Amino acid sequence: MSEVSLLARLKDAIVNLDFDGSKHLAQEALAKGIPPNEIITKAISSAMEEVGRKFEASEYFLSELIVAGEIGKEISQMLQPYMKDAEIKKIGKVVIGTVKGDLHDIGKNIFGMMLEAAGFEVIDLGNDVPAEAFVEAVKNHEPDIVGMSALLTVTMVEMENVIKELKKAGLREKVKVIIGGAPITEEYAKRIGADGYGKDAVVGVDICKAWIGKK
Ligand code: B12
Repeated sequence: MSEVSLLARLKDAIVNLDFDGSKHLAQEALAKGIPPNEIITKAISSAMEEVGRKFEASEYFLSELIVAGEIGKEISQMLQPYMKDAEIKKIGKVVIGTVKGDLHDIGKNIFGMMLEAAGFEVIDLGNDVPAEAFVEAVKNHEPDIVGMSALLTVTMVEMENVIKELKKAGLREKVKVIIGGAPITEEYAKRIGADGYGKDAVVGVDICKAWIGKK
């Protein structure tokens, strides 16, 4: 099977919530040497977009959203070992997390995996992370960059709150802040005083590399 049709079948399997089929096809893609980045962008991300459209059109409901999320997570985890290179010398440190009130972590996890693959040390605070936890992590780990993710319009406002809390703690000037997630825009990033916005994980990693002078 060609690379294109294998990834198209994987996308379909995810959209159709076929857990076993998705796992087999992802394994096949890895065995064929298709780079994990391509599996993410051409199959996982596009499948999730399709699932989101079905949810909006009331073709899918919350239960389907949950299953799609689980499949996306499972496959992302399968790809992780193929993205890490233990020998890479760390080029910088990034604290990442999904903001308070938001449980969507697939995109954040992908961003984290890609950062690690690019040689960054990543401290992942998980999802539903309150502003105080971001501040504590910056104090304790002294990262170069803080990366925040939000997938809900109601939680994206939390990002501004984190930036305010970093300012209050006198830490804002010590780190670069990058934000991302489906509802985020360049304009929003500027408005809340973030340093950057990554429309996807690949762009996000490129920005981080440029900030630490590695690109
Ligand atoms: C899977 C999913 C879920 C799963 C999440 C599982 C998980 N562990 O993450 C579950 C079932 C839990 C869920 C729950 C809900 N969801 Co939901 N969910 C989705 C869905 C289908 C896919 C999200 C996803 O994983 N996409 C794939 C990843 C790879 O994409 P991504 O996150 O955008 O990330 C990419 C980029 O944005 C970027 N990126 C992301 N973060 C960052 C950060 C940085 C720093 C950078 C640089 C880049 C970056 O890189 C990634 C890869 O390139 C979306 C639909 C959609 N189109 O997004 C809805 C969606 C986000 N959900 C939605 C809703 C409404 C909900 C619920 C409120 C539903 C409900 N009624 O309960 C709850 C809220 C729960 C909560 N408190 O968070 C809406 C949000 C609407 C809105 N405007 O706010 C969406 C858009 C669906 C829709 N069309 O209505 N959901």
